[in-house]
Amino acid sequence: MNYKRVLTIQDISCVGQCSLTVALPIISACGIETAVLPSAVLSTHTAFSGYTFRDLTDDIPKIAAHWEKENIKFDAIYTGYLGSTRQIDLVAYIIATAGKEGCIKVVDPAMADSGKLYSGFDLEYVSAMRVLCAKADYVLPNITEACFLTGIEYKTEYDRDYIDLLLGKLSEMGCKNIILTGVSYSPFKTGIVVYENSEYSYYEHELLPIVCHGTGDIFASAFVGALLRGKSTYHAAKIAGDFAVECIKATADDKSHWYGAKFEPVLGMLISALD
Ligand code: PXL
Repeated sequence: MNYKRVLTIQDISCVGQCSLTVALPIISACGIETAVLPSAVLSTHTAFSGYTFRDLTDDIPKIAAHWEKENIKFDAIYTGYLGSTRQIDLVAYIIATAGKEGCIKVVDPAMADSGKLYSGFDLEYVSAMRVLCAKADYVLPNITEACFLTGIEYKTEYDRDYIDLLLGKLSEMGCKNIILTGVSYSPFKTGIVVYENSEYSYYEHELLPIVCHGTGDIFASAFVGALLRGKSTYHAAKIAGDFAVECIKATADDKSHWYGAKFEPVLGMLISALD
């Protein structure tokens, strides 16, 4: 029976609706068994002040050794927010060894947004992430992350030439298929660039007037789920983009929910889109 199993490696932010607390329910709702490797445990994500942070880097070699002994392998490995620069090498080892034949490797270099690195990350982390991205089948940066990875200046106003420059540089660095999120060419619209086998396509959708934390994780998780359900790269990006928009709409009128998007009421729509 072709029952797929994904491993996702990212942090547990106990409160905040991001990373594992988003990936686990969303990928499971897509009908895919979801195994987790927590990279760190935080009391909340880093947009709250005063969060606690326990780095789990030292646990990773022991967990990987146990899986190797038990011959536990995965159909796909999807990485997000990682706990330390040193951890990136260990994650690269897992990517290289824990996949079944044909394992799909997805790296979301979740480290920056709106022109800035998330609290706790530095340029050494960015360099290590650059190496990890080159080992993936799919990378899912937003424009800020693409700029940090390539060293190209971050811009909020740009045209197709700028996006082509980012895609070209990411490809030169060894990135294979690139899903670039938050690409806006016209007012009130944004979208997703899918750069697959050096072919450019673009899915445009509504730009909502609010910014929601964690929507990158929602998008990436739905993308991985849809891809594993056999959708093409473009179709998976479209399903994930539409889902993220609906999650933001479900959250827009609740200011107290600034820290994340309410994805739970929209899971049914995601499940229907996969049929
Ligand atoms: O959603 C990305 C993310 C994941 N994990 C942690 C974060 C963030 C974004 O701020 O702080 C801990």
